[in-house]
Amino acid sequence: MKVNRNQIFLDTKFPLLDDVIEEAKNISETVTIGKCPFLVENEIKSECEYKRNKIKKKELMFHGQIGYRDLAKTRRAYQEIYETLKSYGYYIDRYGICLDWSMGYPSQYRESMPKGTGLILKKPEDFISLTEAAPVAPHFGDFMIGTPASVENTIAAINAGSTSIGNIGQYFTFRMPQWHDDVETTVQTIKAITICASQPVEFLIHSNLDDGFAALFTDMSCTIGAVLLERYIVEELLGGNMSHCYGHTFSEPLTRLAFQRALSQVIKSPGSMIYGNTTIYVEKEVENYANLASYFLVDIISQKTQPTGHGLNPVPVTEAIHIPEIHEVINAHQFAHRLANRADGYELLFDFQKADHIANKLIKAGTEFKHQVLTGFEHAGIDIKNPLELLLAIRRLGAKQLEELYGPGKFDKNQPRGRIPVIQATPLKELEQKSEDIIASLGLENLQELKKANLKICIASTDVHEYGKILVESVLHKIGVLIVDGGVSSDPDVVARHAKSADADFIAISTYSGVALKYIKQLLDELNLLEYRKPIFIGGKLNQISEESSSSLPKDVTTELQTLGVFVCYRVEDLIDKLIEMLRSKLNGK
Ligand code: B12
Repeated sequence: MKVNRNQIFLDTKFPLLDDVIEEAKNISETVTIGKCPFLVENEIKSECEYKRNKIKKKELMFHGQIGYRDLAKTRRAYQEIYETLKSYGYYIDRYGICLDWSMGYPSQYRESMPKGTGLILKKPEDFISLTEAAPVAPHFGDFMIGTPASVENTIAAINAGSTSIGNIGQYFTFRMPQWHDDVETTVQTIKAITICASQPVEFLIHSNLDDGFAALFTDMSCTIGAVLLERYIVEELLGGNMSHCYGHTFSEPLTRLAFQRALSQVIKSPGSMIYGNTTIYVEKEVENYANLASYFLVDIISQKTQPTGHGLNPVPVTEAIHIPEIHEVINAHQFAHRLANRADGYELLFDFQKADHIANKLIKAGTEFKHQVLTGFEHAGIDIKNPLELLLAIRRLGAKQLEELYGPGKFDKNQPRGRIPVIQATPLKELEQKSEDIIASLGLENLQELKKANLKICIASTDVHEYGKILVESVLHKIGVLIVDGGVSSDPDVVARHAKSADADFIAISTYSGVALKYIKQLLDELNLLEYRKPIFIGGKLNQISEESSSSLPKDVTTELQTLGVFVCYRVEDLIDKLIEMLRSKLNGK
């Protein structure tokens, strides 16, 4: 299969690249890097300079993630985590500030748009009031570059002293609900990159690979390819410095280590952070200390043996249960520092030769992937010297098609992407295993009953979290249910139309972004408009910050969802049990 320009761009109208760049350069002349306590107390011009010093001194960097809906609480976290760790004789170098996804809309639209669970900074002074709370590097990683609000958010963050801003990974995969203009998002993204690249200091333009395609590739070498492509666009075409983050989904110790070693050879600037392996966390706090130690030790050793300036991120043990409280972030860091102090000597137990063997394969195949994407695009008629076209083409094709078309693995039609992965990535493999386990647990009688029923399901996710959807699809596909893809980050009206036009027997929604109730209400309205009513199942993280209550914490909305007649599922098996129950009562004429 080949693609051509018309298929990807249809009748897309691009503005002139030179005009976009010129406008961004003019803006950048009006922007100054604020003197936040981190830069002042460390007597440095940028976080990149700080990271390079740390690499030279072979000191580990520590990264904490904060961002509560409430600014006052986030400021308290900024201060308290720093002060408390200092009082224990430990330190924290940087904070990843977790903005709410509504911050990705231009400010004039924010009020009326759906909101998630993160931090909302209403005005530029709010950015400053946060970064001035302690001498810790402010990293604005999400809902900044890569969104329709890229330029205004980037300016506010620079004025507040941030010299590390993201997130290119997010540009590729994240769609703001009810925002349809991806050309404008791309223009904003390029302007923001140019503003950062025009600063008089070494400025880090961050990309969280797991927010991007790493979470969705079946071949880990494609993620190294993504690093190379992002470097090509941001560094060669736009003159900036890329800084990469990875970690959420890297759950095998050997490939986690190998990835770091491969990355260290293909990057020029220090990395932003190595994120904690959040996907292995369970709902039992104590067990998560083992999970934390299992990846954190690998990360400590990787930084000690081949330092890249990445901040290490010990994820609090409550992460899978709720947004971690301030003291829970402190606990995780305390644990991590102690582990780092105890890690001496462990490097003798690691097989670096084995890791480097994998790292070399990742680099070779990743380079091939980058090359194949660029030559493939050129043949398709895409201008690969124009970042506007390149970014948009990558975004519109998405991880699955890019891997199918240009992946470095050998062809094999039995593989999920039609290719044998050079180095298998873990997330999709683990989901497939989970799906097999669920099938194995179903009784034969149930399986046969479901297969005979010829059911059709329309399934969608409300946001970038796609694993719940993939898992449900995989299980239902195996039991003969026909899948109608309602899309990822799909708006309620789109799902309703898809379901109706395919005449689906039921609708399934996977949601994680704290919008469950609002989303379902809108979906029901849309279905009513279409005079189409079918059972709705929902699973994932079913919470929301109430618009009426003064609490800034999300609350569980299961009961409200049930009151609306929606079937709440904690496991895929809940949906299957309900389907069987529905089939049987239909048979019995109830
Ligand atoms: C993986 C993950 C990510 C990945 C997603 C990768 C991808 N492409 O899918 C990445 C790194 C991209 C990500 C990003 C973000 N994430 Co996230 N992420 C997670 C994480 C670790 C796991 C969720 C998951 O996919 N689990 C795998 C599924 C298969 O398992 P499960 O969740 O247990 O689901 C079971 C059932 O619920 C059921 N199920 C699920 N859906 C459905 C649907 C139906 C119909 C049925 C029947 C069953 C079902 O299936 C499973 C079987 O048992 C959770 C924390 C956690 N441990 O839960 C946070 C979490 C969901 N993320 C969160 C947040 C805030 C974000 C960000 C907004 C952070 C930010 N500011 O950047 C961003 C999203 C924006 C962006 N960057 O674009 C929050 C949500 C907060 C909330 N609602 O209270 C969580 C809870 C972390 C936290 N505690 O703060 N994330």
